[in-house]
Amino acid sequence: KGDSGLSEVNLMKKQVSDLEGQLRALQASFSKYQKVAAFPGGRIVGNKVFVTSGYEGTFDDLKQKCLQAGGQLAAPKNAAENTAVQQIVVQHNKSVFLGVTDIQTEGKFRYLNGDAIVYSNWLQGEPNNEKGRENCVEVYVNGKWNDRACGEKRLILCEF
Ligand code: 293
Ligand code: CA
Repeated sequence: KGDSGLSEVNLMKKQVSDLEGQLRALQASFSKYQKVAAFPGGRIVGNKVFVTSGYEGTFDDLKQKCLQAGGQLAAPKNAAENTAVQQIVVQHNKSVFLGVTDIQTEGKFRYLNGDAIVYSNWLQGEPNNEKGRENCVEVYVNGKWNDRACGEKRLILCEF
């Protein structure tokens, strides 16, 4: 071990700085492909991308199709994400089903992983479980949520 050439410390400094450059390039590339994935009509909020294919189906249909694509049904967790979902509903003039249900326990809405919801935007008077049959959640063009029968057909909206 001598001090010929780069010292071990200086070698590591160069390796770190090379990695920083590679990370910056990867971040730029990732950001570009997020935009590609969201075009046309998708929405990017932070690290989340909301995308619809235009398909309409029941909750089970939509859930399966999002999972098949490597995503999951959209589940907005704050007002900014809900606004992004609303914009897509407005664009298509069709309500979407969220990845939120009270199938497990009536009146207790959960994400598909079983966690209790941390955000909601219920229309006044909802959820009302009309006729005792409403365990899924749709989003109206005004961005408000309504519980609705899971067998109804709605626009697909996945998040990635
Ligand atoms: C009832 C009363 C309506 C309401 C509707 C929805 C159905 O018919 O005002 O819009 O239920 O909650 O999901
Ligand atoms: Ca309802």
